Amino acid sequence: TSKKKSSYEIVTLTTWLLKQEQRGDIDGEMTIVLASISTACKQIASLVQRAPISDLTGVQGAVNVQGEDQKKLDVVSNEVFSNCLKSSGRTGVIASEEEDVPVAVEESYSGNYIVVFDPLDGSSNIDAAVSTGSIFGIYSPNDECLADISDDATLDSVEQRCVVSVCQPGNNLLAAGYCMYSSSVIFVLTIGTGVYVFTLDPMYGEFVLTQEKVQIPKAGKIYAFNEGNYAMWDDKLKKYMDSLKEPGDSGKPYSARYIGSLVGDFHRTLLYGGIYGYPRDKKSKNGKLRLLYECAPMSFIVEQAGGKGSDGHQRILDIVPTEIHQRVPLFIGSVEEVEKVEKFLA
Ligand code: P6P
Repeated sequence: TSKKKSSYEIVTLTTWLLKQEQRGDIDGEMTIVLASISTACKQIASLVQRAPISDLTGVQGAVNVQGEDQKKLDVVSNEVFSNCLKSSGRTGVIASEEEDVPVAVEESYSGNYIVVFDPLDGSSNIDAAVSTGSIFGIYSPNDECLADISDDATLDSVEQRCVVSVCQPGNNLLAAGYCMYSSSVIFVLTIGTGVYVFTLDPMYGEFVLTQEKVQIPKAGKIYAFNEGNYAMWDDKLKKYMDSLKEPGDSGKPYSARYIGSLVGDFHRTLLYGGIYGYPRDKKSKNGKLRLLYECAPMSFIVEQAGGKGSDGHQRILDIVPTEIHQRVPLFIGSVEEVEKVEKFLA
């Protein structure tokens, strides 16, 4: 007798994770790490949406390792993310955009995944209630490189051990995702079997599956670059940017859309097609975005959706980080659009 499919079948993130565990696509420890990340995102969503009410807008009055003014919510979101990961008991090392160095987690007792994250990307948009997001990537512990380091217990060797275990190429990512805090709270996740989209139902505080196996359009006439930097770009890039403004055969030039929040610009690109770019320029030789917890996770997601993530010449996922907060130029989105800019930059 066939099981009657209920017409109102809701798949929550929790049940979806348990199904993937049952299928053997993730293990029980990863299931718990991802569940703890989704809990952190729900807490951050609530903080972001009530920021003006709870006096969480504005600056903290400190500067982070990037030399950027830390917003109050940057600090709070980092604490929320770190605490959720630590209390999961399944993370060995965590590396945050907001922390100078990676943190070895003592609380771990079963499983020691490595989690890299930007707890609140685009936080300069917070005070104007424009979309922001959290970005994360998960690696397995890099045992061979841990073995390379002598077993002396001095602090700097432990710290060095953490840095080496975290600095892995995006090709090693086991899972990556982001949570976008916008008109809806959207949790996007890949565990290497395609891209899945969940929408937070505020009625009962669960992420509900709303899109499966998302495929990014092969092309799209939307570009997201900060053209305020045009004068500092190299000539090849200027020629590319100028070419987007010619009507061409279709008679229509590209449209510019720039939110100033990677997660918002990326999510629109993933669903509508097009390209997001943060190139190098005369002022920032390696661009602005960080390889480990921004470019690599987003590139894993876009490739799982049939798109492309490049530094202008090579796959982002092939780049081996040499330090935690390393920056790289990023061109990410529809295959045809990324290949077009790569041709101009060749
Ligand atoms: P700019 C936010 O600070 C961020 O890291 C990304 O989210 C965003 O796309 C970019 O920087 C915006 O930078 O220089 O255009 O303001």
